[in-house]
Amino acid sequence: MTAKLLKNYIAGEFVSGCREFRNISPVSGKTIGHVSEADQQLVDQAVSAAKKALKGPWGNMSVQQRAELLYKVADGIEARFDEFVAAEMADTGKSLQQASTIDIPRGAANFRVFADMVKTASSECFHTDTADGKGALNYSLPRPLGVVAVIAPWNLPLLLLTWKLAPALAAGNCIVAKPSEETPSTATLLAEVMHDVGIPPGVFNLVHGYGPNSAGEFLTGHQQIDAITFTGESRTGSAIMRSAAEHVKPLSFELGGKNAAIIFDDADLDEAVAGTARSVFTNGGQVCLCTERVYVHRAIFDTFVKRLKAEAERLKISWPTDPDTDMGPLISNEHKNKVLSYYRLAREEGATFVTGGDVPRFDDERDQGAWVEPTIITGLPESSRCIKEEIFGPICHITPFDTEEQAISLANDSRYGLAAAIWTRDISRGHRVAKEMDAGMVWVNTWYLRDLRTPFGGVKMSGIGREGGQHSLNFYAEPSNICIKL
Ligand code: NAD
Ligand code: 6OD
Repeated sequence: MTAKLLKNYIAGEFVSGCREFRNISPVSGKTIGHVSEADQQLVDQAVSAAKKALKGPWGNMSVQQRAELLYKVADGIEARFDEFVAAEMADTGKSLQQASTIDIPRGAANFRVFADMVKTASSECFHTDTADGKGALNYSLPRPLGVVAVIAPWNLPLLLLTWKLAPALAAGNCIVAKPSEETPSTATLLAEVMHDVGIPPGVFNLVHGYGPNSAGEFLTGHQQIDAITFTGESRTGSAIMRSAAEHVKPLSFELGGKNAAIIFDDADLDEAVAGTARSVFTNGGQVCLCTERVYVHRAIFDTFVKRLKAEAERLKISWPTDPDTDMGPLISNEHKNKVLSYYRLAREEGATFVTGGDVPRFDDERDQGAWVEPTIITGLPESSRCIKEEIFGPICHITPFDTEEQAISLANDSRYGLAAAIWTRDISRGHRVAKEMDAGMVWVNTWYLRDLRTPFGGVKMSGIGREGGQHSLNFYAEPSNICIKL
């Protein structure tokens, strides 16, 4: 079977770039396809196409017309739902269950939500007193930023790409997007959908490639782009900030996390254990919101650890296509080696392995893939690198605490501040502790419960700005104030 070559999409056409790179299955380490990498020249063409579309068809459309096209994109994703699910599973190794209930449905939902929002968006209006008594009317007019560079990661490829594309397009911008080199497939399918539903040429452009000295850097350092929206590692965020500095571009950054969960002794233990297991092991721990640090009240510490261990050992680690699979492989063998290096470090530092710590054995092609065991550790000092650094794998460390103040202080002792989870039956305590969390998002008695209108983002090294609902639209459209003397 000849694997398909995934191409770049520029000015409404699928085009080849300078060279090809391999798309590798994390399940087996085998090559499943090839991807055409965009060089500087193709990135230039993509940016020019976007600039042109901005002045032409997209800029001239009414909000209503743009929204109608975005609904069609959502319909188009759903019409090819199974293809999207299969492509996302093949690139990432994530389970059928997750791809079909989270990633792909959200890919479509993102377009609907922002199409709805932009149609009903209002703007500020002030009546201003003047010396002559006649007054003036001030109103703000949202204007698109222009050409937005969208750089997406590999962990929720379609979900996170469309989470940026949908509001950016709804607000009237044109796009050059670069998906992760690990996950080129659903972005390419999305380009086909955009093409088929009649998004005008140049409005959405897709370039494939890596970050440094490749399509990513060519794009973020491009003089002609007007803004950058990026989701990925904090370190990459710093590099992008440097390349954007020369031309002073607006930046929206969703970065890494080292998220804490606090389990109080009055928590509903069934819910807290199940919720924490979900927050540690979903997508193999490769969700920026995943919990890697768990703080448990000493009175229930032993029971909680025992029960979380049972949850971890109950997970079915198997083929992504098996409907009963809970966890597939990690994204790549490179990432597996990184995660295993933390398992090793934990061992060297004297951690107790409650469960896991190794790679599963299958005696088939999966032994060449990126599989690791769900892992729970205890006993490390809070200064350990395993507790300080984002691992981005199916692992958590559990530490006991004695008082509410101590739990808050431990949870906040991080360079990151993306999300936190609090488990307690005392709702006053829930409010009180949530308010103290140095995190952009706090869940009480749940985890990753989403309302797409709410602010999403992190503090400290976890990001700059907020996405979600009006917050996204505020980034992608800057208001001009118009003052009319009456
Ligand atoms: P990454 O930073 O390695 O890569 C993300 C994207 O940036 C990729 O498309 C990559 O090619 C590109 N890139 C890399 N270097 C670049 C450069 N110098 N210039 C321009 N582009 C460059 O991240 P990843 O490994 O794909 O994703 C995992 C990370 O993303 C984790 O740290 C995770 O916490 C974070 N993440 C954060 C959120 C959030 O909402 N806060 C969501 C998902 C993932
Ligand atoms: O659900 C979302 O909207 C979102 N931005 C999730 C991010 C997950 C990080 O990996």
